[in-house]
Amino acid sequence: MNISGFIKKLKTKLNSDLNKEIDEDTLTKYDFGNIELYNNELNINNDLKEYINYIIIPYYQKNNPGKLNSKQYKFFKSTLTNSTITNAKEFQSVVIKYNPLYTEDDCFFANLKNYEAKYPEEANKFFNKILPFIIEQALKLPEYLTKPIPLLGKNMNIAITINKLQALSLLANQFLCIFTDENHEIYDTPPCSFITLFSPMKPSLDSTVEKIRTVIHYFDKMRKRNLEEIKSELLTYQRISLNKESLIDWKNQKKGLCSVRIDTETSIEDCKGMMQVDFANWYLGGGVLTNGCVQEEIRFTINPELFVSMIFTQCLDHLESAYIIGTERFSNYTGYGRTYAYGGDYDDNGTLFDNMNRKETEIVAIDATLFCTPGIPQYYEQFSNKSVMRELNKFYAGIKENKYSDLEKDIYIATGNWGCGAFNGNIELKALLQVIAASVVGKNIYYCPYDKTEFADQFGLLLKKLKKLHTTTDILFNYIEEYYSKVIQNLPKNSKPEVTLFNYILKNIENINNENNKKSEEEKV
Ligand code: AR6
Repeated sequence: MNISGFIKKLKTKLNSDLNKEIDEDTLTKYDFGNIELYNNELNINNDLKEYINYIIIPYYQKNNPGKLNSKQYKFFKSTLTNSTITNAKEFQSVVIKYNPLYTEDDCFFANLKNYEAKYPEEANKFFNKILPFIIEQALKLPEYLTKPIPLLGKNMNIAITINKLQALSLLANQFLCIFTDENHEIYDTPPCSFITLFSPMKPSLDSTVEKIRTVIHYFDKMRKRNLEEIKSELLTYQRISLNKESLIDWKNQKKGLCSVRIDTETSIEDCKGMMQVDFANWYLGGGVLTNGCVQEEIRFTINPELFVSMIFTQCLDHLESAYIIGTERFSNYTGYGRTYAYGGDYDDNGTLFDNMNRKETEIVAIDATLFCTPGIPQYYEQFSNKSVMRELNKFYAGIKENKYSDLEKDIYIATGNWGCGAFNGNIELKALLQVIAASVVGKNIYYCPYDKTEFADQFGLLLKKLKKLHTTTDILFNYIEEYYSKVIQNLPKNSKPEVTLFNYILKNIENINNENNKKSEEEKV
């Protein structure tokens, strides 16, 4: 059943349960609550059980998802355990036995072959010691997870909590390409099989080989751990969907500006005890299983338990975000983009556990809008009311109060140039929108400018002035509207604005300041 069929069936069920007509908005409001899988049981409202149980993976029967497809499972098992795999070519031959879409062609698994050629010693250890562990853990899935995982689907407010052993097994299935990209086609979840990471899109990049190396380090580290201990640690994967009626009237919010700390030395992943923003794609993970290697992809690679979200999180809509609470960081890295490289082990013992025994690492995936590159006239449309509202609502979906979060209410949000790299957002606009949203929800911003240090100085200067004048969020919102109507909309065709948003605000603040000074001088006289 595809998602529209699923929603239709769900609606019919809710209609009959509540004995009244249900429209899309009511459905949006429906909170499916917490679904806990870590005891191998689904603790959810019984009425909804059959409607939620729909996602998952070849282990379960499609027409009866509560039941294990034991025939298929046996086939994976015999294929993987009856073969010796000592190199990438042999790995390829085994995978194509259960995945006939792939062939013996050299282009398949070429990145894994490059890994083998570049790091022969590591590859030797991988094939002899780590891969057998991956296979063993993948095949344990039916034992670890006796019920299929529900879809974190559109319009749902839903959270599932699994243990780290279940996550390990799920990730092992992704790695072995047992999970195909079929879910993507049926449920509109991100493609989650590692086949695309192993088999390069042109060009074949060193950074992709380094991503494989980084994930292998995760499995190597897990291999040496006590499995019972791993089982006691939990992870929450959550989807947040805003209800249209509860959206904020941004224009009329009169909130003082939140505290903004700018730290040019720190990256988001190093901001402990804070909510950490993932500059996400609407398909979680973005290009992590292909050639992508920017903020989101790097975060997934160094915290590999994030990959698991790709199995069951449907494409995000405008009013939605996703939380992943409890992932552990396993690796360091160097470089960025095409220069990305595995940087050795990262010891995450310093991160404590919360009261649910999850690592205190709360990552929130928020996908900004993808805009045209600067120079193309449509680039400036991001200043329009429609775009501004979309970004404010989207960021709000990520940072509003969350009952599954264990962080303090007035917490800092570790963020930065959200939407301003691959997605071409205007850095001045995006920084102010994040400040407005955080101020309205009563949280603070910990801004990591990363490579944009010059911008950081200007941002600090502007904030200082705004704070000195006790500027409130409505005034800031108003400046953005004015900038669009007075500067952007009056731009001659194909030209750039002469004044940036920050300078426009600074100029106007000066004017207001001068007028105020003049008034008080006059009053004195
Ligand atoms: N900490 C703080 N800032 C960072 C970090 C970091 N670790 N890494 C990068 N930046 P980008 P987007 C800064 O392009 O524009 C992915 O493919 C750096 O200045 O990753 O929202 C997703 O899957 C960088 O230029 O985010 C989406 O498809 C800027 O943050 C798409 O990219 C933006 O990082 C999202 O693109």
